[in-house]
Parts: sequence; structure tokens; C-alpha cells
Amino acid sequence: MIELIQTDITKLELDAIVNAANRSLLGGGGVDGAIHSAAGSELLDECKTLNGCDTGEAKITKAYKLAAKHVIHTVGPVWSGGNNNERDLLANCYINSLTLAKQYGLETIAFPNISTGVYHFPKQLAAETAITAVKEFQAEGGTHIKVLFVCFDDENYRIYEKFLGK
Ligand code: AR6
Repeated sequence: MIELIQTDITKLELDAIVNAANRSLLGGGGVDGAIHSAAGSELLDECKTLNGCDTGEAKITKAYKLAAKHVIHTVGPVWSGGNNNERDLLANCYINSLTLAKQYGLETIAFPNISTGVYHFPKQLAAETAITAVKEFQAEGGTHIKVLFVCFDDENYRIYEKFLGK
């Protein structure tokens, strides 16, 4: 079960929304900034207890003032030409977030287009990587977690429409 929508991820009432964070987990710009400002300062307080997060890994918190129940924070790779394991690290973001969702018994999760903003991962390759990772997890994981790909910009939305065959 995969769906595609174009919206602001902070508005979604789901079991979890995923944050494209940085290794400090202490906030930033882009979707990270939007999630922290909508969730309120208690989110930052909980993030301060987590001791950061490595690239490709994921950590879960409550969602405070957001409509979602949890935030899963993951750290995408900074694109630096493609020879630094960027693609596997990006796939790990999706797999590790879904693994956490499964551990917590979550049924609905929304992903932003991780690394395609200030981290400059090429959008087509990022979409292909994200969709492949999610499909593999769903095929192998034996779970029924519903996954929403949330695109914010038009370019990503058009790319996902193409790859998902809409
Ligand atoms: N809802 C959904 N998607 C969004 C939203 C939103 N409200 N706002 C932006 N996007 P970016 P990254 C999309 O830069 O490249 C932060 O400072 C945006 O169109 O947020 O992984 C962190 O702290 C883009 O497609 O994340 C890190 O330092 C996508 O979210 C760094 O940026 C990701 O863009 C992470 O960079």
C-alpha cells in the first residue's frame, strides 16, 4: 500500500510522519524546521535526550502539537557526487524508519523526499531509491504499513507520479 500526495507533511493525521533531520536532531530548516515549529518546543526537548543520529539511521519521538502520533527522525546523506554510498544510505533511511514503525506497531507513515532539499540528492535517483526501498520492505517485511510519499515541490511530485505509474 503506497500513496502519493502533494502537501505539507505537518498537516497529516497519521501514526507517524518522518522528519528529514540532520545528525544533531536539534532542528534546522526545510521540512525539519516546519516539523519543529508545528510540534512546539517539547519536541526539541525530547530530541535533546537522543544524542543525535547517524546518517541512514532513525529515531522515534512523540509528536506533541502535531496531528500525527509520532515523529520518526532520520538523517539523509548529503549528496557529494554519488561515490560515497549515498544511495545505500538513503535507502537505509526508509528501511530503518519502517523498521521502527513496525516495532511500534504503527500502521500509517508519511515520508518527505529525504535529502532532495539542501542535501542536494538528485531528485530522480532519490525517488527511485525511496520507492525501491519501500517496496522491498513491504515485500519482505510481511507488514501492512500504509506508506504515503509526501511531495512538497512540483518537480518531486511529477517524478513520483512517473515512477509510481499514476
Ligand atoms: N512538508 C513536506 N515536504 C517538505 C516540507 C513540508 N512542510 N518542507 C520542505 N519539504 P530539506 P534535506 C521538502 O531541505 O535535503 C534541514 O535543515 C522539500 O521540498 O528539508 O534532507 C535539516 O535540519 C524537499 O523535497 O531536507 C538538515 O540539516 C524535502 O522536503 C537538512 O535540512 C527535503 O528537503 C536536511 O536536508
